[in-house]
Amino acid sequence: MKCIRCKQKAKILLKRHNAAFCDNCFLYYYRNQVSKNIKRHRMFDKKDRILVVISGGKDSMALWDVLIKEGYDVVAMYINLGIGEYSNRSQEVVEKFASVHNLPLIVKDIKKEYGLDIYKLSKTLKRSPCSICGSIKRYLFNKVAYDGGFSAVATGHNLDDEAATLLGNVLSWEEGYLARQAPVLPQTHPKLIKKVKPLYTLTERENLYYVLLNKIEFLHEECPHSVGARSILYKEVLNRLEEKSPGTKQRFINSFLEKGRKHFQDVAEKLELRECKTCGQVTTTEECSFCRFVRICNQQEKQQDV
Ligand code: Q46
Ligand code: ZN
Repeated sequence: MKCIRCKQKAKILLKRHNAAFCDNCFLYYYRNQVSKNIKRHRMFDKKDRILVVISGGKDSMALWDVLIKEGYDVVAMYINLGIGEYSNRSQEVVEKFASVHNLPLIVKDIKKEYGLDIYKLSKTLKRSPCSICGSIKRYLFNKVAYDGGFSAVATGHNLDDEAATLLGNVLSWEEGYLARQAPVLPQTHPKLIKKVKPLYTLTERENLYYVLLNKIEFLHEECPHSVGARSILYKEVLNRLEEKSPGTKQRFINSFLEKGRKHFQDVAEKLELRECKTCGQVTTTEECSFCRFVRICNQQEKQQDV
């Protein structure tokens, strides 16, 4: 198997592109994909300040590294979500990378800073830890970006994530989510910062190969709450399809973006946005869920003190 670019011995085969690369040419391909995605969807340019959300996993670590190497002005943000040892270990990985490479990093700790506890909230509100966690993360991504004057928030969502999310949303025709599934969510309110996914055409395997080639440390374990998640089942199903018919995931995403998504736009436009009475961030209700969570945790704390 020969590299399609330099004809040296290839190290990785990408069936969906009908291409094989040696290590150097793979890195060229990878960086080229990222920079094409950023330009094609006008995600940001070299004048913008970007907030990159880092979990410590391979995808976000790859994103952080590649954006720096491509010369973008990035600041990383890590959120400690209080998920036991998993959170502590991931924070260590992220802090080490920032300190070794002398990179700016914002660390938010939801327990220390806001008194939030996703387990208590999950019990009180009878919602899964993931749904609480997801609301908290979305809120902080936007708030930190808005307060810090950033132009965009970048996340490490990859092709496998995007295809699995799309499959889940299509299976139950989640119109609102379908309207918002895109590599770029533009600014629809002065206080809502643009969200971008520069790795949406790259697979988990390619991100893993990128971090291994660059000797980037990352947290190998997944969040304990991802075990048994439906998204993992969707990924398995899509992997089987991809095995039989390479390119399925990419076609699924691309054809949705080209032909499907536009049919859901009126759902997105119908959402009435307002500002939270407590914090002023954008929400669809009187008070945003983050402020409600803080209130609930503070009340529980006070009751325990009495
Ligand atoms: S939502 Fe759920 Fe993730 Fe939060 S609790 Fe873990 S698995 S980290 S992407
Ligand atoms: Zn609020």
